[in-house]
Amino acid sequence: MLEKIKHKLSVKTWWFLYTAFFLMWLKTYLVQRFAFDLPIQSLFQEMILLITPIASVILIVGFALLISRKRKVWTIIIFSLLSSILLFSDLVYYRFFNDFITLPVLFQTSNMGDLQSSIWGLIKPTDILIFLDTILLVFIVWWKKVSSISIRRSQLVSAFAVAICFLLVNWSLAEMSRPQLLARTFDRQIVVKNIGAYNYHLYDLVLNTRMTSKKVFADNEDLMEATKYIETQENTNEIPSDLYGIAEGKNVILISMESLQSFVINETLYDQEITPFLNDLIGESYYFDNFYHQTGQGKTSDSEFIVDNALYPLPSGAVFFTHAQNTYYGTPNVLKDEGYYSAVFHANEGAFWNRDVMYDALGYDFFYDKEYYEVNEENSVGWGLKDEPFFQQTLDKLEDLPEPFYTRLITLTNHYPFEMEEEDLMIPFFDSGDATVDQYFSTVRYMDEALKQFFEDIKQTDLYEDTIFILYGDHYGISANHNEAMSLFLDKDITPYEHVQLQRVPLIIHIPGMEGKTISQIGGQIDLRSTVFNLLGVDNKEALTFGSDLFLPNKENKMVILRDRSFITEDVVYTAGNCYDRGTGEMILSDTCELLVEQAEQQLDYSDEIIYGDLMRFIEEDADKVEDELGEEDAE
Ligand code: GP9
Ligand code: MN
Repeated sequence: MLEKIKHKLSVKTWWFLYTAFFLMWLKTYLVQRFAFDLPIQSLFQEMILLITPIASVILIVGFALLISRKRKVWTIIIFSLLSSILLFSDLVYYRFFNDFITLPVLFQTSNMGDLQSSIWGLIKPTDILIFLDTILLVFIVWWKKVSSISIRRSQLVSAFAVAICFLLVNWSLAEMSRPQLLARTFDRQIVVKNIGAYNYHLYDLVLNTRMTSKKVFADNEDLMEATKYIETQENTNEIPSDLYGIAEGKNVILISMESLQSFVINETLYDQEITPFLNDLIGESYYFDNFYHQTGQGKTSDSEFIVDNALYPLPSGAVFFTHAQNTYYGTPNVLKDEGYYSAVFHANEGAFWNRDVMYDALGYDFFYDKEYYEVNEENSVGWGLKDEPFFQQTLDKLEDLPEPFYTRLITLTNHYPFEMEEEDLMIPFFDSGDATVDQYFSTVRYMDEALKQFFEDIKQTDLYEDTIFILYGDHYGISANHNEAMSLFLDKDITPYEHVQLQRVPLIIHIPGMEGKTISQIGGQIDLRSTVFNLLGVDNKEALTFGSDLFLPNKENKMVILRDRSFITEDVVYTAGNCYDRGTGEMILSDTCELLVEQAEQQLDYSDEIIYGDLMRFIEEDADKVEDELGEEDAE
């Protein structure tokens, strides 16, 4: 097709167009490859990065030709300048935040404040090279006396078709490299690495337009409707449990245990306990053995969202990414009024899962990300800093925090693909032949040991007695793709019913000085917020939340709803259109579940609407209005 275009255009014109295309492509590739610090790990990724700018540059040149009638040459030059400005801005922002700019952040001036003050320190003299293509094009126009371009519509259409082909190729390669890349959006660096900077901005624009339109049509009435629905739900008018206020004024340490599922608790592999420390800790804690994760595509970030907001994550995408600009009454925000300081500790990139932005929205005072840890080759494995040094380094920081504090420590070593170094191996690999399952037990065993160390160390400090510890599994570690190996380990078939049961994750609430017990009633991550508030004796009536205190007896209609729309009640398990007896796992008549299915869907839909419509912003507006009215009355 390009041949055809080439043929029918004058030599000077096509030479100019090809040069413009080539220079813009080269500039973009070089900036993406060498100016940013994108983690390129293979030849395949090198190749993807090489082709990412092709489609967008054809589109940029094509668009310049399309919109301009007489001054096509200069429009192309202006577009090349604009693309340089975009790359340059991305680069400056990246050097400061180690992240890529998003549309909402662009308008969030508070985020830019720090950047403005240090902007000159972020610019390097070599950055001028980003503008070299524009300078060269101006020179070519002058030298070759290129004055006009005449191009037919059909030729432009052909060029756009070529661009779309490249876009599709790029997209398929990106999907091969990172399945569900755009659906899940876990890390903007990974998105840029796979689709390029320009496409990333386009994608960000589409994502935000979609979200904004949903938000625009929401109003106060939606808030009232959601409030009314929540009032009919189980977590209102609760009588406080015996433990209400038992931990008043105490520090809270939540430990998010990466990929930990309940099936390893109190279980052995080759006669060795897989989680010896947790098994002991359970003996002196409240342990919930029918507690489910409720995460979706946002994995760890979804679990954080649920725990801090008592709302469900979204059916697709990570809410940490898609709705970080919403108004939230996150736990840290609520506890601030009670004099709490809040922080998250996690030795990964701050921008991963958009945490750097979302934690602000949730009201965290500080995020100790990778930058605050000493991470080197010796103390890292797989995804980064090993859990043992992570806990050691975190404890030093915890000791310096203002008290009382509300904190979350996020572990990392037990992350897929469960890599482990020989020296840390404390339990042999399983031998199913499925590497994921076989290695899982060894990283779980390592995490267990790291937790043991942490508890031993913190007991040596003054913090221990003044703190409650809440340990929970963030989501499954072994997906349904490994059912065969799992059925070997568990010695039973993994039916859809068993699959739901495998979504149980451990929840251990350790309150120093209290004996604890095992509680077997059903619960989910969405119940954690009410549970924490009740332990601390804090009431929060403002926010729209779901879930109920796990220390209270469940109401009869209690349901634990998973994000894939499966649910669990005390009597039944419902998944993939089928209803099962919870006790026996036998399939039963779907009539039994029919009404419940509707109820579960309704609850998820209300939660989604709260997020899509950003409904809690209206609570704020209402409160402001009341305050204004009171102010006016006072003035009178
Ligand atoms: C990344 C870590 C793991 O920072 O939390 O994320 P995951 O892939 O489990 O969601
Ligand atoms: Mn995780």
